[in-house]
Amino acid sequence: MGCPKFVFLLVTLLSLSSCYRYNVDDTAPTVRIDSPFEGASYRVGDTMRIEYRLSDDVELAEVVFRMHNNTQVHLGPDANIHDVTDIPTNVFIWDTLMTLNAFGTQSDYEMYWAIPTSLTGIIPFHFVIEAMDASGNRSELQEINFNIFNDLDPNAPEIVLTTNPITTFSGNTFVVLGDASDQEALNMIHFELTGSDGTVFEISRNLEGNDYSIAEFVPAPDVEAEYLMTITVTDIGGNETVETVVVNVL
Ligand SMILES: [Ca+2]
Ligand SMILES: [Ca+2]
Repeated sequence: MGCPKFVFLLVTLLSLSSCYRYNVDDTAPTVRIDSPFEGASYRVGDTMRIEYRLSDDVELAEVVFRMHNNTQVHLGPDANIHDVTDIPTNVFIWDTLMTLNAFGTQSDYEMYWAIPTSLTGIIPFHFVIEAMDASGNRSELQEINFNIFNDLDPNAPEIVLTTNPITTFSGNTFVVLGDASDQEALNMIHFELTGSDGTVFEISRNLEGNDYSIAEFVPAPDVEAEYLMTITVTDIGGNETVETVVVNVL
C-alpha cells in the first residue's frame, strides 16, 4: 500500500513548510550614516563623501537613497519624507535617486559627489536613506540635513532700464525694456507690478549667461492709477539687484 507513505510524505512537507514560515526574518535592517553629517556645510565645486553601513540579521537586499534641495516638497500619494522615491516638485533643481543591491549581513558603501557649481546661494539639502532586507523588512528612514553654498560669485548683477517711467492705458499692453548683466552668470529675473491693492502682475524667468535683454510685455491693469514695477535680478551666487519703474495707467 503506497497511500500511507504518500500521506506521511505530504504531512512532512507541510510541517517543513510551516516550520520554514515560522523562521521568516521579521527584523528590519539598520543603516548607519558616517557622512554627510547633520548640519554640515559644503561649498560648490568641493567633493562630498557619502559613507554608510547597512546591517541585517539574515540577508540584505536593497538600499535606496535620495539627495536634493530640501525646500522641494516630494510629490506622490505620501507627499512627505516617508516615501523616499517620490519625485520632488521641481525636477529641474538638482536631484539624485539611487537604488543599489545589497548582499550579506553587513555592507559598507563609500562614494563621492562633485558638487555642481551651477547650484546657487545657500541651499538646504537633505540625504534620505532606507534599506530593505531579503524578506522585505524596511529600515527606519534616516535623514541627514546639510547645506550647500556658492561663494564663487562676489559681484551682484546690474540692471539698466531704458523705459522709466512708463505711461500706458488700461487694457493696453506695455513693455519694460532694458538690460541685465552679471560678471559670472545670471540666474533669474522677476517682475512684480504692485498697486494700492497689492500685486497685480508677477512673472519669473530663468536666465543663463552674462547678459539678458529685457523686453517684458505686461498687461496694463484695468484700474487707472499709479503702479510700481519691481524688477529683481539674481545671479548664480544668489546676489540680488533690484530696480523699480513707475507705471502710470491712464
Ligand atoms: Ca532582517
Ligand atoms: Ca555675479
